[in-house]
Amino acid sequence: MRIDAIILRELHLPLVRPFETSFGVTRERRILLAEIRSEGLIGWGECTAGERPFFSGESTDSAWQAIVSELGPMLASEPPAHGGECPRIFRQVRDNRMAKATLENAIWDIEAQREGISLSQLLGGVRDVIPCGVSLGIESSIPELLAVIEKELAAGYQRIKLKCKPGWDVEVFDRVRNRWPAITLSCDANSAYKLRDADHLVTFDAFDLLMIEQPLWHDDFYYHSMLQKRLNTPICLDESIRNRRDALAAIEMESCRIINIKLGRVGGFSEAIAVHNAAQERGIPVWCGGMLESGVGRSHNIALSTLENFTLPGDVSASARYWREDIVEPEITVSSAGEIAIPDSPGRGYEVRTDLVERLTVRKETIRAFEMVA
Ligand code: OSB
Ligand code: MG
Repeated sequence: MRIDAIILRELHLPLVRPFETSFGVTRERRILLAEIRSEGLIGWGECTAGERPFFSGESTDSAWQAIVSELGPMLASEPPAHGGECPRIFRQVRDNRMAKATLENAIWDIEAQREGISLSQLLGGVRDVIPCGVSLGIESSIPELLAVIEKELAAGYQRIKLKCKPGWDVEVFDRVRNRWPAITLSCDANSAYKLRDADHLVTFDAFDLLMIEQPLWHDDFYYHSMLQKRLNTPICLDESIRNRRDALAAIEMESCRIINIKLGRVGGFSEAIAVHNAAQERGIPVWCGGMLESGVGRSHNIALSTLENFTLPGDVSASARYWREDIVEPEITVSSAGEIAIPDSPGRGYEVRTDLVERLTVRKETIRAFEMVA
């Protein structure tokens, strides 16, 4: 496909509610959007890097830099025929997976539109609805958290995930389980514990959690495998899984029994599909994680979640939980059964509200191909 323009924008979007994890509080997102124009079509990508390099080493600023100085010019200089060619085009740049995914996912969007099929169909999706869960941040008190859970259960969400850290764990689980003995409940530590906390982590087994997500170091497999031997509750890895090889290592070492797939964390659709397939072939279920995305990133997550092995409810939920006004039309909504219906129009299936995007933009740059040296 011919690349006519790559336009990178930074938008500021305040969250409806602050979101607190073991590594910090987010009140406003600084979101990077890539708009790629190709032969009359427009594809959109969203960078899932955080404002600060706390979830991974990438940040809004590092991704901006990588795209403007390296990845954007590479893509413009060597236009891909398919989204699946992006990893090869970007291969000389190490890491920077969230930056790479921003561009690769926009190319898949264009490819689906060119084929006249939905992004879900292009990826090989098999579902027309996906099951949804919510990820609930750390609150200032347990009663406040209970009120949030009550609201999300009433809205229909099928699984509640609680962010946890030392001091915000077993007492919280105990109060939640007492009130709702039968709901599907999980927790996510974002690497807040160490192996010396193993005796404490084993007490989580009492709360019938669906999984414990990333309890130990962000880059670890070995200590998670030692911990998993002591736990009845499945460990789910998020941060540790950067690609298919990581998934194979984690499965082989029994570091986890479930994998969270995030498009940005693994570098885009190609690698996300590879992780999905590797897990499926080995009987490991996956689900789609979230990174507080706007409607653009959310629409990519929705399409990915239609693949066959996404059997567990993901963290992909309604726009209104995050934004007063989302940048896509229609907004993403969740039914009272806790499901998102998959759009069947060509591409992502949610229009970008370009006027609103333009109004929210604080920085914009058009990227060109490398200058050809004669
Ligand atoms: O670990 O899943 C995570 C948000 C920011 C960084 C890391 C994580 C999260 C979430 C939020 O859990 C999921 C969402 O609702 O988008
Ligand atoms: Mg997580």
